[in-house]
Formats: sequence, structure tokens, C-alpha cells
Amino acid sequence: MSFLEDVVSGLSLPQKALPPKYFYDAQGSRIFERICRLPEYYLTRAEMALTRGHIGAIAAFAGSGCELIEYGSGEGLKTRLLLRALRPRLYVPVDISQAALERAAQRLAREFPGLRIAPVNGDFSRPLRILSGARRQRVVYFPGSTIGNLTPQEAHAFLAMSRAQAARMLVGVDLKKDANVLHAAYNDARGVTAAFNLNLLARINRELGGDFQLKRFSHYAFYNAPLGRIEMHLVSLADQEARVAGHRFQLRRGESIHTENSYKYAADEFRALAARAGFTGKKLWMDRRGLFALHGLT
Ligand code: AVJ
Repeated sequence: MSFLEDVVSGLSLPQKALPPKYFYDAQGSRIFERICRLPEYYLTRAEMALTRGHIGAIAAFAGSGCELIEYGSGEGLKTRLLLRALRPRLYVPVDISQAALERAAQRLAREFPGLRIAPVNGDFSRPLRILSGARRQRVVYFPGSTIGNLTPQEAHAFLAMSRAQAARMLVGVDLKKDANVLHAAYNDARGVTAAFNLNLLARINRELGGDFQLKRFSHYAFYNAPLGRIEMHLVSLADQEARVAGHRFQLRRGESIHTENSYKYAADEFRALAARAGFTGKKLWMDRRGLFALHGLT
């Protein structure tokens, strides 16, 4: 489905919704990098710290000479840390942005001479068709708690698909914790997360000729405890109409567009989910404060 098709179908639902993957245009990716440095947004730092602290054990789990498939372009520091420790025989970054893939692959090629890199333009909703070599040596790396954007059902499907392709998985998962801590992470004092959320409408205006008035929407994020997820919404501040490429959408004052879910899993909950997809939770690494988990699945 194209961006336009996803926007039109999402805004036609009774509860209007937009897929979070569209947050990451050039502007959105820049705002996301700012989010990762916010004092309230503990996820990135906690995952980095645990990866650094346990890198030897993580590399031993992956096995030397493995083929590493990463969902994400591999631009981050964690990837470098992992590549240095793992020395994989093949590195396959998978990303929806061709530009991000090329940038990262070029940089990594310079930093890791001799590393075979085979970038794939795609996302994690479909199985990869690239793969040569043995499933036994393949390791899927899915950091950043991006798996939290999927519903548990979708996460199950993704895990089952990965299991058919790889013998091992390393998955970064944000842990359940004090709702106030979660709330602050998605409602930062500087309003960077609000700008990130609103950029989705700005992107629709830029790329699809939409006429959303950003001033008439406000960022709203809360922890839905029964469902174990942060929900992000854009709430309409007035009765209004917006147009996108000839389509018209009515919004009532107080009505929201649901833009993201970010599921949080206790360690045993995630292990149970992985087990239903055929994986065994073999290893579990956490940062000192117990904020974030990296699961080693076989
Ligand atoms: C990149 C999906 C892990 O859910 O925390 C950050 C995206 N959204 N602030 C997350 C995000 C709002 C992030 N993930």
C-alpha cells in the first residue's frame, strides 16, 4: 500500500488511525534522534548501556561467523558495537528508507573493511526473500523496542516468520514499569515528542497535498495499563474538515487520530509470546536499573 492509500484508509476508520512507520521521513528521523537524547526518554540510553555492558555474552550467544540480519538501517552506535564484537560473515540491514540504507552501508563499509554488507529495502511486515546460506547461522537483530509498535498478534506473526529464517534472535524490548516514568518518556517537557507526532500531519501536507492545520491538533499520549501500551494520538481541537488529495475527512472537537502504540512487556510476558511463536527464551540482558531488556531467543 502507498502512503496515500494508508492515509485514506486510516482516516476512514471509525477510530481514525495512521501507521507509525510514516513518522520517519527526513524531518521525522531528525526529530526522533532528538527524542533519543531527551532526559525523559530512557529507552535508547538503557539499551545502549546494556549492550555495552554485556557485549561479550551477546556476541557469544550470536556465535562467531554468523549472518546478522538487522531490522533498521544500522546507523546507530549499538550496531557498530555489535559488528565489532560479532564479526559476522554477512550483515544484512533491512530498512524502509533506501536513502538511510545507502548512507549507513557506505559508512559501515568504510569502518569495517572486509565486512560483507547486503542491504535490503523493505520492512518487517513481510518475509525476506534474500537469503542464501544456512538458517542455522542466521541471527535476526531487532533492537530499539520497535517490536512494541506491533500488536501482540502482529508481534507473534513477526516472530514466527523470523523463526523460519533464523536460528536465533536478539530482540530489544521496553519493560513494563511505573506508569509515571512511561508517561514522562512520551510527554517530554521540551515538546519534542509532540513535534514528532505532529510531523505526521505535516508530512501528509508536504507529500500528499493535505491541508491539515497543525495548530488545530494537540499531542496526546498516555499509558493504557490494561493493554500494556503507550498510545499516541493527535486530538482535534475543533470541529474541522481536512482534505487530502481530493478526499475530505471530518473531525469533531475532541476526536483523535491514533498514531502509535508502544507495547511494554515484562520479561516473562515477552518470553511467553516468543514461546508461542516457537522460540525459547535463552538469554535475558537488562540495564542496571531494569528499564529495558534484550532477549536472546533460540
Ligand atoms: C522507535 C517505536 C521504539 O515506541 O518508543 C518515541 C518511537 N514514539 N517516542 C517508541 C517513539 C514516541 C519509539 N520506537
